[in-house]
Amino acid sequence: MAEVKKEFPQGFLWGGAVAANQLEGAYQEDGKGLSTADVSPDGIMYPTSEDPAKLNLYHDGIDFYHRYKEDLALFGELGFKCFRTSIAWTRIFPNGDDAEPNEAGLKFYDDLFDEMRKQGMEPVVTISHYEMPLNLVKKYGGWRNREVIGFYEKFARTVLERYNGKVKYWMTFNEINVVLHAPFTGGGLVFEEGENKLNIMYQAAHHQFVASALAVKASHEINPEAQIGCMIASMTTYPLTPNPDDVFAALEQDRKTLQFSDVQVRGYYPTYLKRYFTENEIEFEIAAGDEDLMREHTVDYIGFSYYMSFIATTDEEKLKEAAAGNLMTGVKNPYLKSSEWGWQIDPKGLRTTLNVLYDRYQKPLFIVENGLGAVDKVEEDGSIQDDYRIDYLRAHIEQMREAVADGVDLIGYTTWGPIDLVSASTAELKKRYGFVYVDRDNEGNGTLERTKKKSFAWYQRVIETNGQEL
Ligand code: BGP
Repeated sequence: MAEVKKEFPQGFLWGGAVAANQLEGAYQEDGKGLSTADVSPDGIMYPTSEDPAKLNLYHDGIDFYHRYKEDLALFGELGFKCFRTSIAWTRIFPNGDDAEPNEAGLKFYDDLFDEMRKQGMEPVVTISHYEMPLNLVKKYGGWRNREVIGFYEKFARTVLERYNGKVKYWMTFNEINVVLHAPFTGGGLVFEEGENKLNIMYQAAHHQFVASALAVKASHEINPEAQIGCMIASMTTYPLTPNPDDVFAALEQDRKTLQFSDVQVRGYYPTYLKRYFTENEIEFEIAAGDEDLMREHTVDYIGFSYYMSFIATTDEEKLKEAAAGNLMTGVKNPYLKSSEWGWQIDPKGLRTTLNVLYDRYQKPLFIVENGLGAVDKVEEDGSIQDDYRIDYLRAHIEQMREAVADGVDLIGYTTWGPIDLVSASTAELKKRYGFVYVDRDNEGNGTLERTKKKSFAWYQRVIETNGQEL
């Protein structure tokens, strides 16, 4: 058998990914307004804690707002080719509906992107990652309201114009499919008793699709060289058994995710979704011109997160044996081990996901999140021996290499949380992803000092050898 070359393309974008609300802190500094994350001390699940005094770790994050130079220097040392972060909407438009943007907020990201470039990193920017101005929720009802499209468009245009020339890679919404699983985080949605939640979630999703198309339009007008993508939380699903019912259940579960990329990549609602709307009596407003906009302004690439795979079955008994996940729980896979948070570790599932997405769309793919959230132990000598993290990442990168050899056009890989930060699903600091340890715990104690873990040197070598040495 002839040998297949297994290597990453030249210029492959190795790096790390974070989100403003999970690490910046400084939640009320320099004119920043309150965001949905600022009132979610329990993470993406809402309604949240009844106790108004409950510690919200997002407020201080890991103080990246003041320490970003030191942190980017560490990423520079790691050899990052790119760094993914998001722009806190509330630093730019504190209330979301302000007439003018906040110059101090704009200036912060100018400095941040300049510093990234200085360290040799291409900024990869998510326009909206799991947060929106709280005012837009209170006054307008979040994304259920069509007016929010205009506010988002203004925000997107402002940053696309301001950072034109500094930022080449954009994404419109982080994990846009999250609106169906965590509607407050994904769409700023709060429901009244008796409301038809599904209708409202799909209305909000529709507004986001239109807003995303408008951002793509703006980006293409402002800089045709820039690349703007969608971003989905991939949830590749296997059937529990070869029973055709399970097989079809898996296909349907996959479509719950892929419907979002289908719309953003192809530009229209897929037929299977129309059937789902009819059968579930889902009705929402599509204004004149929306469908043309969506069709004309499709994304340039597909960004996605990958942490685990899922199982579908129609067997009621099996459905009770749940395994955890960040957005949903599912049936346990007997072939896989789980993380300490119950997420099922499945490196080969990443190869499957890459192939499925590439077969479906034939567009460049970008893995913008992947990693292992774990409890790290600081040894007496101060070192952190995170071999489990190295094992997780190695196994996933091996599968990426296989997928590239399969012919998948993969442009980059950013591990989630290259420096420890506040988690999204459970809002805690003890769930760590980083190559860099941050001294801060779930109670908010610690010096915030940064320490390199064992995985730091390992990932540095991976990047240095363009993924050949794992
Ligand atoms: C994704 C989010 C991230 C992130 C990650 C890890 O769904 O886009 O914001 O946090 O999951 O999840 P967690 O932080 O809950 O471990």
